[in-house]
Amino acid sequence: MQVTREQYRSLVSAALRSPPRHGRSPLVLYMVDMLDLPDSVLPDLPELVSAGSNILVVGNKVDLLPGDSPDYLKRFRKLLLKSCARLGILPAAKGIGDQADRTGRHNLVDVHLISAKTGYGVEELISKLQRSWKCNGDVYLIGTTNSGKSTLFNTLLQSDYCKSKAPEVINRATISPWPGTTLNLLKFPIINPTPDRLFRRQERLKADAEKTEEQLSGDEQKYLKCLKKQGYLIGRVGRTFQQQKSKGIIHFDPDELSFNMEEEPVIPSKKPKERVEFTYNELKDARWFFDTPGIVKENCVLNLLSEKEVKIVLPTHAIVPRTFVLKPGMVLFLGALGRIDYLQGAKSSWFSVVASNLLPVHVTTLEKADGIYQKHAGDTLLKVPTGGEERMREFPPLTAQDITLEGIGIFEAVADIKLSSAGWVAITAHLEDKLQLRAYTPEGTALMIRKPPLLPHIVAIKGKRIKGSVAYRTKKPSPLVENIKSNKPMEKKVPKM
Ligand SMILES: Nc1nc2c(ncn2[C@@H]2O[C@H](COP(=O)(O)OP(=O)(O)OP(=O)(O)O)[C@@H](O)[C@H]2O)c(=O)[nH]1
Ligand SMILES: [Mg+2]
Repeated sequence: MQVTREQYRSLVSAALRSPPRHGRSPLVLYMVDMLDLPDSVLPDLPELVSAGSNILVVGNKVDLLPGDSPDYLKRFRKLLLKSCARLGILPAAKGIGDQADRTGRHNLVDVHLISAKTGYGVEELISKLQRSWKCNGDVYLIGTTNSGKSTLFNTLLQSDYCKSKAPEVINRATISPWPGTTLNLLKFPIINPTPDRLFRRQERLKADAEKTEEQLSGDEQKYLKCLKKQGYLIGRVGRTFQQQKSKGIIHFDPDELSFNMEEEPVIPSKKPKERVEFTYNELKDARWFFDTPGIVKENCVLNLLSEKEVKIVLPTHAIVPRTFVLKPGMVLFLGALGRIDYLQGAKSSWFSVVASNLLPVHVTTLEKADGIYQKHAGDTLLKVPTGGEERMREFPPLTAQDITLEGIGIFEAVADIKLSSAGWVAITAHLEDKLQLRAYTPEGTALMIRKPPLLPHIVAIKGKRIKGSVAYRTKKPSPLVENIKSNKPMEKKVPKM
């Protein structure tokens, strides 16, 4: 569901500002796309959310970015905190379980890095939510379009965070919105994390972490293999309380009885009925987890693209950085959506492209660049936009911004030039080399200089220089899997956050 900015505002702020149910304001799970930082941090968030609300920030899609140093996730966290602080979303003096801050400012209770798609960091997020927020109130997942909210909703639906019957009931709810919600938001009931459940969950996590890949079921092994091809960081999300249907194993959950004395006990049967329903009593005191429609970002290049083009531009697989060494007088195109001219500098500099692997990079000279754009924007060489001359007639022209940078050495990028949401180019230059650059994006889309860069050591992730070319061979770092015992040394170490 896509809604306008105004519709979104009224929908979400109505929910977030309504009188608290159960005497508590909801927890806001605020999702930020790490590939689009800081544009994915909504400038109007503080107005949407009631003053004093608890906000837990989730930086998503970390699986797509290659680690450029052992502490890169720590750096991501810091940058995410900084972007939030700029909007006045500041770390809470108190913890997540405490009532809202009386001073009325927003309580940023924590920052988590996850991959909603591969499950990385999700078990840890659930543990945090269950230990701190418990079942104190509803939880709203909000953020920009494409940040991955629905993907996280679906991952949590297969986890220990929802009531054990929820996945079966919600499968139908995804087709028609959950009945009984006034906002038509998709939701599932949150499980009550009683001490017994927390204990059993910990035992399950410990047991899971002791398993090697070979000990997983055939299906799980296949799934993991597939994820390893797609992302750099992978996590397994399991379930402790699911109602087993097969093999006659019955996991009886005594806490199904203890949440509410009036609640009907759920006695799992070997032959579950076709239609699984929650009873009135099971839901009457339930706290809910809501997915919300995403807010459309202003000045975003994706707003100009067709669905087919968006599929090329939005990375779905682990990004393999592409580095080029450019002399002054050279030009780099990122599809026909971005262009960077290296106008002046004393020496060659390195341009590392972080963008969808499907979006082509073309390097040329200043003399040829205009001609190439005229001739090839809209066709296969630059790939996006598609549709040839006819499409380009209505597509906004590229507009330029002059940039001055000073190199800080050949091992560290000085800045990222972020070409709206199409990706960015990290610039690494010799110490004190003064660079004159001109960067272009389609008119009306955001071009920004990100300083410090998100991946300052990215220039190190490259293969050998290709003979007679300005390009280096690409190098794909190995994936890391958390919550699994591995024989291979590369998978043993999950980066510390
Ligand atoms: N690699 C990767 N892709 C992700 C991740 N999360 C979401 N995606 C992809 O990003 C795209 C958007 O995901 P959604 O879950 O639909 O995003 P959303 O926030 O619900 O978007 P709206 O409903 O439009 O607001 C999909 O193609 C997902 O597969 C992630 O953690 N890693
Ligand atoms: Mg969605």
